[in-house]
Amino acid sequence: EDSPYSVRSISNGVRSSISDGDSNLPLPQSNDRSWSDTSAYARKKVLQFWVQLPNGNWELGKIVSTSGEESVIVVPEGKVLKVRSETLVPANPDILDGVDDLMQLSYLNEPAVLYNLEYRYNQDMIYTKAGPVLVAVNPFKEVHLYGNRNIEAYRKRSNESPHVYAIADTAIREMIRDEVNQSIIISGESGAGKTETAKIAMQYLAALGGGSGIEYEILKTNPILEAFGNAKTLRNDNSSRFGKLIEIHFSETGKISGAQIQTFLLEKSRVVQCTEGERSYHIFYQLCAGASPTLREKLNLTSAKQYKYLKQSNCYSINGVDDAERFHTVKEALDIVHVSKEDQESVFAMLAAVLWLGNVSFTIIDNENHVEPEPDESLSTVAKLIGCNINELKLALSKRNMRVNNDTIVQKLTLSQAIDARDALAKSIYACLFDWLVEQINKSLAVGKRRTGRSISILDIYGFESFTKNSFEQFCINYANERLQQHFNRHLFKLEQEEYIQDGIDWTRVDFEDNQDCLSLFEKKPLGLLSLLDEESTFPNGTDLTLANKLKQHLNDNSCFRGDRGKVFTVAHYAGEVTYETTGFLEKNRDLLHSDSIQLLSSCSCHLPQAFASSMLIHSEKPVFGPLHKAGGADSQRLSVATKFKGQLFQLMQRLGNTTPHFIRCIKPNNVQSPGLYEQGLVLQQLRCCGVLEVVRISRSGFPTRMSHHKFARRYGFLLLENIAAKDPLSVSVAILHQFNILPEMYQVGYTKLFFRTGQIGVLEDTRNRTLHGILRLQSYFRGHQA
Ligand code: AD9
Ligand code: MG
Repeated sequence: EDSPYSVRSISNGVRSSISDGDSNLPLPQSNDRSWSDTSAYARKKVLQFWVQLPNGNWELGKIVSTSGEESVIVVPEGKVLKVRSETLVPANPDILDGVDDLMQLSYLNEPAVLYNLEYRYNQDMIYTKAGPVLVAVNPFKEVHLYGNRNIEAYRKRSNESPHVYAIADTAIREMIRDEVNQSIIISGESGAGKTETAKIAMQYLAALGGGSGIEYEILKTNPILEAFGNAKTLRNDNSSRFGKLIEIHFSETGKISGAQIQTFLLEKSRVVQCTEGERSYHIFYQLCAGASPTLREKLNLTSAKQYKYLKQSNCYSINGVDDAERFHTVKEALDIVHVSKEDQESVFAMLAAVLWLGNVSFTIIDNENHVEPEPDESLSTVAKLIGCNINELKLALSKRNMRVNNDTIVQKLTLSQAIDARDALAKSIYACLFDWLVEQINKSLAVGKRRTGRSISILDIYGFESFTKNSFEQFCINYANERLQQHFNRHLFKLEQEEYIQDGIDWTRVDFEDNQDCLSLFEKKPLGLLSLLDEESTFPNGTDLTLANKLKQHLNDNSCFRGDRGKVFTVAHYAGEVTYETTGFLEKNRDLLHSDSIQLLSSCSCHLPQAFASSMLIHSEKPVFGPLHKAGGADSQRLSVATKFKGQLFQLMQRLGNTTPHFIRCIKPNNVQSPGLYEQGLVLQQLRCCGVLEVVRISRSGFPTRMSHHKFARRYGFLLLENIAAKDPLSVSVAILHQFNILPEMYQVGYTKLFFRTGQIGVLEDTRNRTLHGILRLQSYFRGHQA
């Protein structure tokens, strides 16, 4: 009953652990066993305890006296507190302060983990291992951990402290050794440091696999994608508004031969609409600030403040960022990935067209609120920039062709419809431009036909989001995170456990949170969130309220779902409950661009709008919105956003499923993007969400090191004093274990493998190295004598 993997539930329903590593001490547990006997700890020489203060923070304290169920504790600064003894949590001895793997902690409880990360963070040691997972705490300042000298140290393994470099190094080695593709999966909240971490990993791979020059191109994709896909938000001055998978290919000799980038779910609403204090995509401000006089004239460019799309959020600059300078960096990067000067100019023309579209205004022409665009500078500039006839542009923004039976009727647009049509056109142009750029980059990075080598993929994707108001974007993002979490769980826990069981190891089954129920809530057909959303999206009369009602009607029995009042519903995600509001769900999911607008683009004389139009037509092959929504042509047959995203995710999971994953969890220590500020509550909540605490518990309680009998016998057999070389690997292995006095509780013998607790194999490796070294010296000595 004193199993080292006792689990206790914590308030938000996410499981965490309090495990008392190496001893048989009773654990502080909430109900079944009240813990008031501090004498057991006294015998164990536990000197310090964690006390939770009313504000939720933990403080280190010493017991002064214990009477009954209460203890008197003195905390630093001499304050004395009276607390219930059962709430005290044992602290680790000072010697364990700041260990670089949480698995080394004797007492593995939440305050110990929090304290250890904080201790390291305060010394700029932002990386810590949690068993197989790397935890990275965002320093929000420059730390001297990067660059060539450090890369060299990790390559030579002369530096072994936890680092992204070490993860990247392991990935390369395992790719070569096991001939299996690798993936580095980075997750965390907005502003936690995912994108920076991904760049640091790329830097290492480029340094080790470089040589052909393609690595330089790969690194230059970062400033381009960040300019077009990142924006200042309230949480992060450089927030990625898309997910990214970059697959870096290596030749057989371990050199980089090319790369492929896949992006997910760009937030296009930001182009036309953005919250006070945030910005639209960086590139707009960079263009306005950095364009040369000639380019300005060609694009009829004015300052950012003159554009309505940029003006609405009342925020134009970012502290410490020079947009004009960044513009030059982007242009150089575009050169390097072989986007021609002409194409670059077309790209900038599309950006200017989007900005000018936002300035197009409408006048009401009759008493039914029908409108026409003002024939002003903005309208004519848009027409010029995309290369279309101004009258056709006017028509596309004020009328809609509808096919009813076999007749086409023309419907005039009201003010709000016209504004929607204008914004939809702007969003589509921008999203197509983004995809087009990624395509160009991919062409430039493409590996030749001979793709025999291996790859390492880096995934930088938005973490779990839970705000006061959650909409369609959060719905998709959190769905993606459920998928990734399952991948994480499956990999770390299930596979782990299955391996023990398969090999006949006595290992008490450990429960772990499986989120399959929540995933089924999303994916079940026909009665899952995604199917019901798509179904409602095909109904012309569907509204956000009918959607909410439909969800409630069909899903209320599901334990992960709760229908609330009005347009509100709640999903119990692995990381906690999130309440969504269906407002805008249908429109965002349909994401329709009217056929009139697509036709307008295809009629343009410039090649980019034409390319955009045809890409939209290609993507509309699979009809999802059936005949009910058939209003005018191609527009009614596009895949819904949710379905397309689900497809992308499945494909992503399939790809990742064929790789050996390496997980990095980024943690944001404060919400104000400041260095040196570590908020315990915030960190704890993230550690729970990403399963770090769970991982440590499971990895430590098990036997993380394993080796086949065969390999073990071959590797260490020569160290045996008596000669039993003729025997089978299992007997050799057992003999080695005996000779080296490995304690029985430190290993288990399975059918095919030996399983060891953390740290055990180290002794053997040391002896082996010393012995080998001796043999080599002897050999060279004898050779010297022979010669
Ligand atoms: V979002 O979900 O895209 O909004 P990320 O990608 O998790 O977010 P990002 O990598 O952009 O966060 O990091 C935010 C900021 O933290 C960066 O702009 C840096 O100023 C800061 N940061 C992150 N990691 C490091 C680091 N290793 N060293 C120094 C860092 N600063
Ligand atoms: Mg990012």
